[in-house]
Amino acid sequence: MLQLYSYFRSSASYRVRIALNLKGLRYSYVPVHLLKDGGQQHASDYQRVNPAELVPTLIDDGHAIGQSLAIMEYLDETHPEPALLPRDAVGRARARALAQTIACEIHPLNNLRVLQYLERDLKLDEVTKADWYRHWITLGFTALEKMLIQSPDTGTFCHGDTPGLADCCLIPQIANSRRFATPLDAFPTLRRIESACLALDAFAKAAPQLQPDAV
Ligand SMILES: N[C@@H](CCC(=O)N[C@@H](CS)C(=O)NCC(=O)O)C(=O)O
Repeated sequence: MLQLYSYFRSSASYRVRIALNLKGLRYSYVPVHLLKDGGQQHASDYQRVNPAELVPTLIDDGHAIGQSLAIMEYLDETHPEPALLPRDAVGRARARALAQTIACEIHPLNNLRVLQYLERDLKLDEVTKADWYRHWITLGFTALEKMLIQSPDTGTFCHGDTPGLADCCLIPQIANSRRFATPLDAFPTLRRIESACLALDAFAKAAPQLQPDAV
């Protein structure tokens, strides 16, 4: 059976949980607590699984795959139905661009180790750190809202009327933004797509608070 190394609050893990659910794939959940014991992602056992010391990692047939976007594309190749990416090349490029606007332009700037560096090394206080967090989300979401609203390819979901790769990235990022009380009034399209996604079991069941390691 597939194994997923995950942390309930990790938005990159949340993306993969949604993708697995959309495809109806069963998996066993291996918790990696990012704060306990100095961060279990840094333990030598886990470093052997994922040298980047990040979650998620998917194990399939003894192969360890890191990076949530790579994992989701791997799942799409190995279990093509239902597809996470559109059939046409232009559509695939658009879906990847939307997903990467979140996964490459927002998320890395707000990752735990970045926040820890801001706090521990640069001595930023909580308020300034939260400002940093909201700043990068707002900038990224502003771009994303425009990309979505300007395109006739936006449907019920980020691309058309079936959920896909970009939606798998969007919902966890919105969840993070809500945790840090980021104002979302300026992003009606993102909020509309969020409602459509959360009405689906695949998204609802992947929520952080429903995971076995949720505290
Ligand atoms: N680009 C990676 C990002 C993975 C990542 O940053 N994971 C976070 C949790 S969302 C993590 O493990 N952070 C641990 C740390 O910062 O020490 C992916 O998409 O999988």
